[in-house]
Amino acid sequence: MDFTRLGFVALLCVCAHAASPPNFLVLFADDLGFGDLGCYGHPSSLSPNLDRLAAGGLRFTDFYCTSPLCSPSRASLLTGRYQTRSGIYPGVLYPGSVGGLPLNETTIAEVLKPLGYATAAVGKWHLGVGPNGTFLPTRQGFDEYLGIPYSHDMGPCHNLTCFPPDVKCFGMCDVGTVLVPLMHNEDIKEQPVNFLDLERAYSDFSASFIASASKRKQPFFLYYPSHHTHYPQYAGPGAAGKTSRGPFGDSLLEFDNTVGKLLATLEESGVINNTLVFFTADNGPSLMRMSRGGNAGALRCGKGTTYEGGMREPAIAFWPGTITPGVTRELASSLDILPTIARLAGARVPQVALDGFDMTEILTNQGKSKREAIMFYPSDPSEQLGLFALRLEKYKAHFYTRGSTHSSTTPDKECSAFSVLNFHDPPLLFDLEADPSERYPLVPGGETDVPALLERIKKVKEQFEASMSFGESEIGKGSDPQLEPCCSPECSQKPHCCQC
Ligand code: CSN
Ligand code: MG
Repeated sequence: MDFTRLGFVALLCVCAHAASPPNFLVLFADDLGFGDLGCYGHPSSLSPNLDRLAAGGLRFTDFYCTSPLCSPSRASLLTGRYQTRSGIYPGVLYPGSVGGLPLNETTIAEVLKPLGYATAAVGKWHLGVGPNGTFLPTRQGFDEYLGIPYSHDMGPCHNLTCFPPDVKCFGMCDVGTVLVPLMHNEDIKEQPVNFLDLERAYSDFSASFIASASKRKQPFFLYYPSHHTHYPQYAGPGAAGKTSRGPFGDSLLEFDNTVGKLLATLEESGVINNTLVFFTADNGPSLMRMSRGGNAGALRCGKGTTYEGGMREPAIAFWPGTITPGVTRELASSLDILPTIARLAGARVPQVALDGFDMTEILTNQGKSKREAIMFYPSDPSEQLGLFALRLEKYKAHFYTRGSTHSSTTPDKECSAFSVLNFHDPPLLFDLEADPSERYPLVPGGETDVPALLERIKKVKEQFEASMSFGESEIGKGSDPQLEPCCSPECSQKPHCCQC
């Protein structure tokens, strides 16, 4: 037991948060790359509120999600455990998926509920719907939910893209699936959802959740996984056509406007100094969408790959008076959010194999990370192949590489779907500090003692893999069109009569 740390936290609780436990606002963007925000160097993005969070908070340079795809990455964020344990693999969940995040997994919301927190989720859930809403947020510790429970391209395209106004449809999306629903708790509120008004609905709902919990003096946890900036990008009147970056820029600006509105609500509600705001994104940019996709900045490839562009993400922690503004180069992961929130709230962590580390020291003290490694699983993890890559300190070893459709159309052939599974023995090694773009593999005989490094990496990999037990695949349970959310209970000719 480390009594110095305990003492520190006790002090923190007394001084910084007075009597009330802190609130948590977790903002999660979709398919947003390392290079997409103004504060991460994008020249034409407009993200003034996220930039304000970065200027007044702690900006991470080496923060990772756990999967180059959406559902698995979300499972890890909410449980502090790799998707391989919870079974959210391979790929992603679909509207009619039979499975979902198992109910015996403990989410951040369930960690906080016993302490009396008000909890809400707003936006893209993507951890399952299931028979009779078995896997919706309301079954996973959230008091309230407003949102689309999966990706908004998982529906026929005709109702999706409304900007510019003369373009009714962009791309194909999923013809043959039900129209995209907007759910409130476990009920369908609208089908199809109105994308032009969606962000307003989300930000109003979120602001009123924050304001009313604060008024009751009840601590709260708001999880805001936005549909922005996933394809096909949309934006309502507050952002459409307002950036020079086109539909992606407008989508990002619309999300950023909500960030601004929520910060203002925290201020007006008098809780801004007692709230940790944490922002990050689920996976790298969908480069296949070309100028409508995101941007990984200096990093290689994007969504669907285990190169840096697929899994290193922007991340910002903001908490005026508690977090000193700055930049941290410490290693951290979306897995670390649950243990950190639990620690700050004084909650019990779930008594299961957790993969996250408490980041409190990094946040409040600009201290060292407890994490020495980042594990990279592909979009379809298997026990047979195991990790595709492992980062130890500043070094990354690739055991397997493979391109992805999601990263096709880039000039770098390694990113594209034509680049099939490639086994590297010895592993492909990069120094991510000297070479963040993973261009120049380290070779024996240079400054780095390659054999000794590979030996260390091998040990960390073996130890990790020995501790990993794969849960039954939830996505492998398949899907059933009858399970797709439908607003009309009598509808037997799905998807056509699911419109209300
Ligand atoms: S994701 O994007 O949900 O953000 O990962 O919208 O991998 O087949 C990924 N996929 C639809 C998607 C399909 C998505 C896939
Ligand atoms: Mg995504």
